[in-house]
Amino acid sequence: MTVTEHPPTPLAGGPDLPQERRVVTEVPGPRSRELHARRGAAVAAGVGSVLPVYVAAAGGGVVVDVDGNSFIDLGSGIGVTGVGNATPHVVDRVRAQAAAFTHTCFMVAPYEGYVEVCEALAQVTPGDHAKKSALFNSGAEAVENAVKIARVASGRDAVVVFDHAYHGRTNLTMAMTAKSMPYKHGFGPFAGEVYRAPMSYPFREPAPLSGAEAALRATSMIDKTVGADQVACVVIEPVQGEGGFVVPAAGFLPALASWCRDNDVLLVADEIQSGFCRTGDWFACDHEGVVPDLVTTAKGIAGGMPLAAVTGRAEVMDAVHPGGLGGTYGGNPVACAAALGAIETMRTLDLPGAARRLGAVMLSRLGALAEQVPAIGDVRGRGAMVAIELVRPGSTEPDAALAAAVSAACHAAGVLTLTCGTYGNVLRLLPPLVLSEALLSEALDVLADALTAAAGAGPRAP
Ligand code: PLZ
Repeated sequence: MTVTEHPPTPLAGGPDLPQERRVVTEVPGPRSRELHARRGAAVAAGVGSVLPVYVAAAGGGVVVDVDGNSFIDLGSGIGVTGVGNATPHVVDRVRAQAAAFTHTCFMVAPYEGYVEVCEALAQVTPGDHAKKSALFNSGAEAVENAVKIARVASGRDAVVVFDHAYHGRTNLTMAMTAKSMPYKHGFGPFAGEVYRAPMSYPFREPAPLSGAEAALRATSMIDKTVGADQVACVVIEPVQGEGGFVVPAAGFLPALASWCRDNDVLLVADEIQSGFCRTGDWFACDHEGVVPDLVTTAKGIAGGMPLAAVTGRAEVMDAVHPGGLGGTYGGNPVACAAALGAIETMRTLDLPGAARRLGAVMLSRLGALAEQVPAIGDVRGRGAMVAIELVRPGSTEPDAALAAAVSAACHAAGVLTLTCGTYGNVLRLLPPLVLSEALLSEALDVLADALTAAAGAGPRAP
């Protein structure tokens, strides 16, 4: 084994990094390619990377690689660094906490940071009822625990999820996730008592369907094929993430919430990707005043440190016997410190407002682009969670190859984009909420050029 004696001093990241797009080598550059070859011998092939440039520093709205290329970040590490990468409130608190103590295990000897994060969660999540939280490490773990809590609280087994849903990669959450390749393929058998209902997906309805009608389609299916009195919880992403940034028709979530209330079914909002200011409000549920019984959060909660939570009605959360919830690292003190710094940043910088501003720019620019590029079937999103769905012109037939080509062209030009969608044909934009409008505008120019070059301009199909 060879050991590097003196690892290179990391570049200082954070908002002081020059906020610019800069491509100085081919992408990936020579140092990244070297690291990639090394990785090939040591890292399991099942772990992928969207853009294999190896990161040296990141901050504000840019990611800088080991070859000196600076990418405008439209991915935020999949919706995590909404507050910006290595942002000062987070870094200062992480540094101080790491110097004080890094771990005791909250189940062994507790600490204030955990309690403070749960207090903050009670304040910022939807609804003004009494709430309690439990902290975990990853989104999937939060979803698993929400189901455990819902089952104990209701005394029922069935879990209802939706078409195009993504809830994680553990056994139960794979069962809850819709898409087979790459998430589930070959990894079964999956957990039982998970039922899938039709989602409201306006672009893909054969005929226009209101939110209330789409909710009735889902709840009547649940009534007939599962039985409402068997259902512990309905778990839904209020704006779907991996499944394609699907925004349900207005009225869908409120109608679903009212069916849940009428049938004593717990409503679990998976706000792991849509939460923490991303959609222009603190949570995506807030847009329609929907108050879920339980909310799962992760990603944006802690500025990049691994932390997740289940927050819910106090009486539901407290249904679980003492010792029934936990884990060695859940609510790690350094991650809690990061969350407190991240939440402080969201408040002081008014990040819901920032998300609305970025979202308005994206929607108007992409809407105009859709008039010129017939392959753009749909432009949709909420706040700074925006996507374009690419299709064969004149149809709704998904064009995944085009999404991949446009994304690759953006990467080569210094813009970090991501794709998503059950059909892989959705380009999604999830910028850090601290991205400047100037950089966003530059990134959108790059995207527009890449799209027009790859898809061709022409009159929009009727
Ligand atoms: N619920 C709504 O978006 C994570 C997954 C990327 P973890 N989404 C990104 C990948 O390919 O693994 C996610 C989500 C929603 C749950 C999760 C799971 O969160 O922290 O990745 O476990």
